[in-house]
Parts: sequence; structure tokens; C-alpha cells
Amino acid sequence: MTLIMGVLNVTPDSFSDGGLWGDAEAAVEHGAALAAQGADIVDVGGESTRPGAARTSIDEELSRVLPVIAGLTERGVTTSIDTMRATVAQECVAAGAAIINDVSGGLAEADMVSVAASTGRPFVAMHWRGHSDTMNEAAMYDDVVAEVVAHLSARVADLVSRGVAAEHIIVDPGFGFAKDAHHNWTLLAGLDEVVALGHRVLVGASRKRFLGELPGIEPIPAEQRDVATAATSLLAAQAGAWAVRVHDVPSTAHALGVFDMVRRG
Ligand code: PMM
Repeated sequence: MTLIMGVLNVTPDSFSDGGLWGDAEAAVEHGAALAAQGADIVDVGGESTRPGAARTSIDEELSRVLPVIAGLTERGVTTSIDTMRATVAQECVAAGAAIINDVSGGLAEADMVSVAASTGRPFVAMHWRGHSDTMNEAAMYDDVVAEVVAHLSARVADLVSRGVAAEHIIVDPGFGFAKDAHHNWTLLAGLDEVVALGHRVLVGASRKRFLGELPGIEPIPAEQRDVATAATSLLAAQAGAWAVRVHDVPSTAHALGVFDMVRRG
């Protein structure tokens, strides 16, 4: 059964839930609510990665995420820490984070790989072509599926060579990161090729821009993209994804429930 990772951005500027869970207490409440709705993991992030975003300072990032990871851990909620910084990952694992989710897959900071190896925590390596301020310029592919698969395969080889256990590596094609709408649709259609790498696959398409630009339908704002997101969750499950990272847990739980019933016949 495909797992659900609920998104909890403790940032003022994330594209869909930025500014909503500004203080730690509200964020912990929201994370606990996501878990109660059926999230198996709550992914806590303190730095926005929306296209064009500037970097957050490390102190700011730590002060946003640490109390939230600690508070959710205290409540028995399984968390992942969404960060590109080794120190943030290290401190959050010490505070209880079960998974390290690095959208750069260890490319933004070399020390991240040592943290993944030494903590022995599952490590999400996402397809990444540079920080948010420049990534749109890198949205150029001859064959997006083949290039993403090749990149992830190389990341896995590098991580394993530097001490990360192969079974701890989760790969993610990185929807919306250095990709235009067409690339995202092609990647969604070719998800089985990412699954064929033989690692757990995480899919993070939730509310992303391409889901709001469907032919024949008026542009759909981010907070109204949960139906389309649930459809992607079902497609991800069908392709064999390990987990989907979503903002709205109930709609995806329903879609995955449908998939499960059909699969059971
Ligand atoms: N997308 C965002 C942030 N973190 N992590 C992974 N592994 N995969 C993603 O696709 C991903 C991510 C950006 O979306 P948000 O601003 O809604 O969190």
C-alpha cells in the first residue's frame, strides 16, 4: 500500500501553505491533524523551494523546524525533515526525525551524505538541478524520463560509494524542480521507469503548477488542486510508488483507498 507523507511547511513563503503554520505550536497541531487524517509520515520543512525562492539562513531554518520535529515526535508522529543542510538534518534526527528528505539528494552540501550514512536514516534523494533561484533555466531535456532516471541512478551509486546503505535510499523524480508542465506530465506517465530502479519511490506532485493548467479548464489556484493531486496519487500508486507527499491528506487517502479496493478485486 502506498504511504502518505503529509506536507508541513513551517515557512512564510511556500507556494501553497506558506505562512499558515508560523509558530511551532500551530505547526505541531497541524502535523498531528495530518497524522490523524491518515498521514503515515509528516514532512517538516523550514525553507521554501518554490521557483525563484531565496535561501533561508541556517539559524532561521533550525529555529523553525526543530521544535516542530520535537513536538511531533513527542506525540508519536513519524516525521521526515525536508532540508538541504547537513546540520539541520543531523539536529532533527537527534530530535526524532525518522527520515531525511533532501531535495538536492546530497548535492547542495557534501556533508549531508555523511549525515545520512552515519545516522542510518532513510534518505530521500530527489532529482535536482540547482537551487530555486535558477532552476527554471535548467528545465531542458531531450528525454526527461531517461535523464531523470540516469541522474537518480548516478546519485544512488554516489551515495552508496560514500556509505549510505542502498536499502535506505528513497528516490524522487522531483516534480516541478527544473521542469516545465510538459516535463512533469511526461515524467508522471513514465513513473514506472523510476520505480524500475528498484528503490522506494516518493512522488511529490501535490498542488504543483502543472496540475492547475489543464486544457479546457480555467487556471486552478494552488489551494484548489487537491482533486488533481489525488488523481496523481492514484497514478503514483498504480506505478508502484512507495509514498506520495501531499498537502491534503483526506483526498489522497480516498483515492488510495479506491486503488486498494480495485487491486483487491
Ligand atoms: N517538493 C517540495 C518540497 N519538498 N520533497 C520531495 N522529496 N519531493 C518534492 O517533490 C518536494 C519536496 C515543494 O513543494 P512544497 O512547497 O509544497 O513543499
